[in-house]
This record gives sequence, structure tokens and C-alpha cells, in this order.
Amino acid sequence: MKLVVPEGSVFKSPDFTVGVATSSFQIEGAAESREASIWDTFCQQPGAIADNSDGTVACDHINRWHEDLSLIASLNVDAYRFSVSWPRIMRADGSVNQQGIDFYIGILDFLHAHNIRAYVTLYHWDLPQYLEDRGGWLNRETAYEFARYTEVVTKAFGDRVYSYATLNEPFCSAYLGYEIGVHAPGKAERAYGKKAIHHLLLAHGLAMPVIRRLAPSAQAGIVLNFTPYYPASAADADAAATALAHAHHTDWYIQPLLTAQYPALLDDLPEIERPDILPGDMQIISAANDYLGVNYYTRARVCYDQTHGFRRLEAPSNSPTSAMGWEVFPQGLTDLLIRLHEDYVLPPVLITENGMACDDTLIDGKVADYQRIAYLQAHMDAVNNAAVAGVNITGYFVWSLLDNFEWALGYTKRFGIVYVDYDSQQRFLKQSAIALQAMLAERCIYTAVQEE
Ligand code: IFM
Repeated sequence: MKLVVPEGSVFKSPDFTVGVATSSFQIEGAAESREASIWDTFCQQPGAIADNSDGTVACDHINRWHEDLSLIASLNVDAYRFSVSWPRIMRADGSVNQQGIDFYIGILDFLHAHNIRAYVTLYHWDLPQYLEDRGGWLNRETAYEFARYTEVVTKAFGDRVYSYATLNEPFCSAYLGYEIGVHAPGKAERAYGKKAIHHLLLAHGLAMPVIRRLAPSAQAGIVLNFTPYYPASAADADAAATALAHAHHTDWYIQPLLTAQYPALLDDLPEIERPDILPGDMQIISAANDYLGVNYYTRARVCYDQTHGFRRLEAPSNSPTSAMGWEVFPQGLTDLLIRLHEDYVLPPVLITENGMACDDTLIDGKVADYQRIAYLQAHMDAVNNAAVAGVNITGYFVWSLLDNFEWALGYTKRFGIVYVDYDSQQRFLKQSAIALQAMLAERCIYTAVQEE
């Protein structure tokens, strides 16, 4: 089974970037050579992680990075998106862990030597535990600590980085981590979610000028995750519930970045749930972005709920779903991109994550993940449809390169296009990786001919 890019597709443009993505805590391991993060602590809470696992070893990427980077090079991708572990860089006493810096510089130099662009995310959820001990994202000071960490990283990496993302999916950090407590640090207070996101967005805004100053040739932006909402029925109550879900979970994150304002919903929030907005914060938060990273996996159907105003429903029983139970709904990606384009003046959009968890099995060194290939094909087509409708989309990253630690679900879900045998730490290209490799090889020939 192949991945096919039709003639005229945005994926055929030589300016369009195709890559694979990972994140530090999910693959690195070697927890002993860095400070503890909130995820190390969370993993120790009984019942927090489905298989009681943790990130101590993960994919042992710290020791196998050369092999992993060679795999990436073999895929013919234009770019690799990965994150830097904050607790691997900044020690609790404020000093810098040079070993940590050197680890990432090795990766960046490898990428440069192989003509692969580096897309570096500065924060993919692994907050140093010593900062959580001082209040974490509920403490405004954490945003300033993030700017200091950004300064250290951007100075050290110099011009090796093509593109920086300040934060990955701040929704997950704030809502899952502080409001409903299913992610680290496991705090569950309705009053916390919007306070935490304000400090996360402030951290983004404070880091942007630092990146501009110390990495002037790098692109700078942020990565948000989106779940487009659809009403469960034609009832007015469900339509209103859908609009409310959209305001809480979509606009709340993108609107302040692009318009320096939270949604009007702010005025309806009880005092206790309101973020602590100081004069000047919204200007800082709305610093211009070179791009917006969009992560998309699925849609959600929403109905009215008396307690919360809205409630997400399970995927319809007749719809295809991933191993996460998430509905496979590629049209949602097209709809989402068009809606964002209609509602906002967007910077160029990058699809920074898209992919599928499957019940993969390794048989004679092979993984026949045809469902994943079909998913990727349908979503690449969905991206192209949005581009045809006028959305400026400049790239697409598959999540993920490797099977890895899927947060509260531990190692029970496999998102990789490369299979990881966690006992031996051997890697095996799944059929999806082979299909991507072939598609990108063909694309290289095509773009070379175009450029002649
Ligand atoms: O594995 C995660 C990733 O860390 C962030 N985006 C969603 C992925 C799948 O759940």
C-alpha cells in the first residue's frame, strides 16, 4: 500500500515541508542525567499511568540518538521536529547543564550535515519539578523562568535551528494538567485551568523577543492542538453547547495570541476562574508569530450538559476509530483549517502533528500498519483540500517517528511509524514509514525536475 501525492497537491511544492516529530520526555529516557520533571513525579502516583510505567528509559533515545537520526535521514524527510527537555538544560540552582546542551547540539549538527531542517520545541510538557514546587504554571514567575531558559537555549544553539516553537499544546498543559488532573502535575480544580493557560501564553510572549534577538534567522511561533466541535444533533441546545466548547477550547487559546484578547466568555466566568491579567500582558502574548503550528487528530461531537454547558460524546459506533478510541475524521482537519482561516488573520500554518495509534504487531520484523497509511493519506488529502480553499499551509509533520511513552497511557499506545521493541530497544520501520519514504523519494525527483 502506497502514499500517493496527486499532481497539483500542495505536498508537491518544493516549498512545502514534510517531516516527522517526537518529544523529549516521550523518547529520551536517561532521567538520571537531568533534573526531575513533573512527569517523573506524576508517574509515581498510583494509578496515574495506565501501565504503571514511566519515562526513565522510554526509547533510550539519549543513547540511540545516532541510530534514530540515521533512520530519520533514511526517510527522505525535509525536517525533524523535536523538543528540548527544560530539566535537562536548567538545574534547580539556576546553573546550566552543559551535557544537556551538548546532547542537542549533536542532534542539530547531525541534521545540518544531512540537510534536514531542525524544528525545535522549547516546551513539550516536561516542566522541571523544582518549578512546580514553587507553583508551576499557576505561578506567574514560571513564565519569566521560561524566558530565561529560552535565552540559554537560543544562545547555545546559535543558527543551527530553522524554526522554534515556544510551547506545544498549552491546552494540554493547562486543562489536562491543572483543571482536570489527568496529566502532570495532576491538579484538578476548575479554577486553575484558565490561570495556568494565561501564564503559559505569557511565557510564550516573553520568549518570542528572546528568540528574535538571539536566533534572528530562525522562524518563531507556537503549536496549538485543536479538536473541531460538531453538534450532536440539530437541536438549538446542542448548537449552543458546540459554540461554548469552541470558545472554551479553541478560541481561548488562539484568540489572545492573534488579537490580544480573550473571548467574550471571560466576562461570564466566575471571579475565581478568571486569569490574573496584568496591564501589558495581552500585548506581550500577542507578539507576532512567523507561523502557527496546528496539531490535529480527531473531531468531537458535543451535546448540551446541564452542569458544564457542554459534553463531548464518544465516537459514533459506526465510525472508524484509532487505538485511542478517537474517531478517524479527516474532513475535520479541512473544516478546522478553513474555520480558523475565516475567523482569524492567520500567519502561515504548519501541521505540526498528525498521526494515529494502531494495535501494531511485529511479525517477522514487519508491521503491516495499513490502517495508519490510510489515515495519513486521508489527512494529507484533507490538508491539500484546505490549501485549495485558500489556507496558507506550509508543512506537515507525522506524529510520531517512534512508538513512545504516550503520557497517561504509558507504552500501551503505539503512534510511531517506526516500531520500538521496548525489551531489546530494536527499531523496525513499519509499512507506513516505508510508504512515507517512497512517497518522499518520488517527491524529491519531482521537485528536482521542477527546479531545473
Ligand atoms: O503523544 C502526543 C503528543 O505528545 C502531543 N500531541 C498528541 C500526541 C498523541 O496523543
